[in-house]
Amino acid sequence: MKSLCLILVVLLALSGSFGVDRNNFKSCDQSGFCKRLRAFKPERSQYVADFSTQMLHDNMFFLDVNMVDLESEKRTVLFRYVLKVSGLVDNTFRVEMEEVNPLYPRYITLLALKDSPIGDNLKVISKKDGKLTLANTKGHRVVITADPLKIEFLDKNGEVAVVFNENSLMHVEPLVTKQERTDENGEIIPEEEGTWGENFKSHHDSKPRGNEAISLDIGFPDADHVYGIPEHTDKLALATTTSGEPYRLYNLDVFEYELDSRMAIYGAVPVLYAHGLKRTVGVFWHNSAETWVDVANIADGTVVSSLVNLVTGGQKRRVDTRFMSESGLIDVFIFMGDSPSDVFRQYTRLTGAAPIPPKFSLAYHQCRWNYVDEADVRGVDDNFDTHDIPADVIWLDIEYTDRKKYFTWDVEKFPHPAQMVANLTAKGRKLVVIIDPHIKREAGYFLHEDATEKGYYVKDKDGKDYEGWCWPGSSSYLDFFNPEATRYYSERYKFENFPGTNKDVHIWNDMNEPSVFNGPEITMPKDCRHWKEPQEGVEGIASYWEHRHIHNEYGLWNIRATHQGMLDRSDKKYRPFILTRSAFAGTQRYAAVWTGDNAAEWGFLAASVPMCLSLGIAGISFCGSDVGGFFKYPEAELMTRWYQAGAFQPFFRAHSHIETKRREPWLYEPATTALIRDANRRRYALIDFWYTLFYEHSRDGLPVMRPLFQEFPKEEATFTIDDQYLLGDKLLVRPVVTAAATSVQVYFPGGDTNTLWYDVDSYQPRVANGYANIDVNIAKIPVYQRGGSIIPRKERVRRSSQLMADDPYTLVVTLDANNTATGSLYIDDGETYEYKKKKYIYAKFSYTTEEMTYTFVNDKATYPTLSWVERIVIAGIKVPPKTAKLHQGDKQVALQMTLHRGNDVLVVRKPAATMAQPWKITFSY
Ligand code: NBV
Repeated sequence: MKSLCLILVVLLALSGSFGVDRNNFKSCDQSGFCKRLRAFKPERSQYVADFSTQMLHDNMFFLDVNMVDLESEKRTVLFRYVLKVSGLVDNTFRVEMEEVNPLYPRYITLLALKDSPIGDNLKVISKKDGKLTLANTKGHRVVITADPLKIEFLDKNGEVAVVFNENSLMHVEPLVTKQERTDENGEIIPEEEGTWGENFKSHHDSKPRGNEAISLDIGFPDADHVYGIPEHTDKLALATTTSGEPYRLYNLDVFEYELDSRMAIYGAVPVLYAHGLKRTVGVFWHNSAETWVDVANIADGTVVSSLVNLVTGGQKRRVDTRFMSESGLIDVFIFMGDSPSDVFRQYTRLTGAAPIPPKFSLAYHQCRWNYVDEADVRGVDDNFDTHDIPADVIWLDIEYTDRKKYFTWDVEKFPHPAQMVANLTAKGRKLVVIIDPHIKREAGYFLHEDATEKGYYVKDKDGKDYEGWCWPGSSSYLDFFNPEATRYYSERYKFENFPGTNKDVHIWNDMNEPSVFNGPEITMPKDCRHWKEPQEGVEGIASYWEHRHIHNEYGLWNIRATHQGMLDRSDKKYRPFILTRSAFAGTQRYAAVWTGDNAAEWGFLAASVPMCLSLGIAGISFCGSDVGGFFKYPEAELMTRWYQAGAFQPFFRAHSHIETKRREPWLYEPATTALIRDANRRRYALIDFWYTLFYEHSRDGLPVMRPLFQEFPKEEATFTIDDQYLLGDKLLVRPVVTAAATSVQVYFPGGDTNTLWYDVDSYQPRVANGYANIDVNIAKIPVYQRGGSIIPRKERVRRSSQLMADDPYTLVVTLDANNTATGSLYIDDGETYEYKKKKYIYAKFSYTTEEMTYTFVNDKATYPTLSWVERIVIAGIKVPPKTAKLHQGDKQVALQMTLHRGNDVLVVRKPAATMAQPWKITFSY
């Protein structure tokens, strides 16, 4: 019998009324702390610094801050806090504020940071007129004003770039015990409603610690726009929220999520950047609890709120923000930039970059809920070959399991999983299977029995195993905070524990917000309990974390355990690929992220670009959307455009809902199948370019898919463009995301430097001059290669990327105005960690009119690639050379060349240089 929920889902899907049921999710007013904090608008901040307590230790500066009663004559101290300012490397500061002797420790997010941040020298340089100034070694300053407390971060020119508490919205709700309080007449003061319990629909949150929320206003003078805080379906540049809902960060499974919304969905990454003509800065709000963020952009002209008070009067450019979290500490990293690339790097320096993914994962993935049995998988696999469409991965959704018991197979439908995998790997293909975090509560199911017996489940508010409802029916959830539970879970991925799997089977962790069908807002109750290291004498509420403290991080604990398991299963030999739906700061270290259950509508196709751009600048470069749309059925034109867009997004996977009509590429008219084939082949031709981009990301932490303002930070028109983007700094992509398009507006950036953009289909160069109208037919994907770049291509497209590993390269050189170009290439075995032992090639290409070179950046590293150069296409040649000669080792060979187009595209034919060694081609005129 199918679960009740599946029936509900199906009924809803069939009912035709598409769209989110907002009643299931809280508005700010329904979220106690958001309502409380938004109503808190003091005229003056109660927080006052006591400079007499100042202390500097290494690169950390400490100071007492008192919350005073402004009404009382003597300004009675109500609560005491310690403020800590740290100077960190790479133009970064950290500010923490904690109560002195709190009743219980507050949760500090444990997994977001990759390592402990590295300190940079900080010193006190002045203290006068109620202000204290700190400086780091790079010329940035922190100016602390004592009364009321204000913290300003000054750029190298001494101008305020970021300011805390200028609008008096700093607040830390003190932890108190529940006891009756009386007034001076002995009358009981009634507790504010909601302090010790809150209701939402039929759910009660017991709030055993009472109110513990925090708030801080953060202003960005001179900023034109702020960006970040994914995951939302809104634009890349964040909108003013003062007359509506704030942006919400709370990982939720939102059924049929809506577009253009600030509602929370699956991911929550609390990093925000501010950019303007003067500088780029950023803040990382290090907190995993439910968070709301208000934005007020002065330039919007609609800002009428306490968020921006008189202090900003007269400024034309400025964005004010305010972060509000239900619990945790005020703990903020400040990135002083000063360019977009600087702040993006400063963030990934803290939270990590994605490691080099296994190469296949950058190729095309074919998914559906569900490929129903082994014959179905075989058929899909074979059809890719029949129709000559490259594909690397087939995916299995929840129906492959024995009635939603993960790590098992439905033995009727999948009796020979190992053979099924072998059929795929014979063609260089892989399998990905889903493993959700809910565990079926069924007697006899080993996972449930072990977890129950050993106490590995998350507990409810009374300390019993928490039971929720999900795909398998009654379910419980592993508590990854318990190291034993994590170890146990990781071991489930061992090949012997998960028969039928091998190194070519990779993992999809879905529903890990976590999704709980009968929970408040379809997730776990906030008063559920997580494991905490036992400490002598510590009991009661201090002996566990509440789910409220860690909610946004739960999925990260889940994928981290999966990642460990996948490393261990092959003795750390092979790189795992994991796809996760829930995301938090740091997720990129373990998994790729997709944007969840979208729909086959043009709006969702368009939204895939800003959504992935926003995740990308928040560290999560490996992003994609369900190609074709998950709900509903894409007609041919939409499907074509989606493949064309997906082929140029980092994670490229088609997926569909179980109740929709099948839509594999060959099920459309042959003309559409041909267009899909063409899109996939374009992806495969660029597979080594993608791989190089991800290698470079692993080193420099910069987004793979970049907003235009990252590369053109002084060009104002780029600040709000989010329907086109750059891949690395070389390809400009403007997917067609509207129906019946015959032309699209493309913005060509770099006018001030005479940047050239070459159409990748025609090699026709275009001098950057802002917007241009570009004609598009159904086959056209507007993609442009930047003048001055060199891109490696593999043009003998085969069934899978693995089969192309040794294929030759075509190098496409597009010249800049000075007739030069550069590029790079990364090569390794594509699947192991041998690159850590210097078994890789990272090479640079350089072209001038005299010569073209291929040199190894790290000449101690090498890889015995069999690939060679088949062709070099040089576009934008003004004076063609008469001769070309290859030099490699002792070899010198004269090369053949032909001129094409209006004699400005030169093709050097078959240089046949091996890519395992450096080479040089010299030109004479
Ligand atoms: O496992 C089924 C689906 C999956 O196909 C989809 O990609 C996930 O986002 N899953 C959600 C469960 C529920 C879908 C309504």
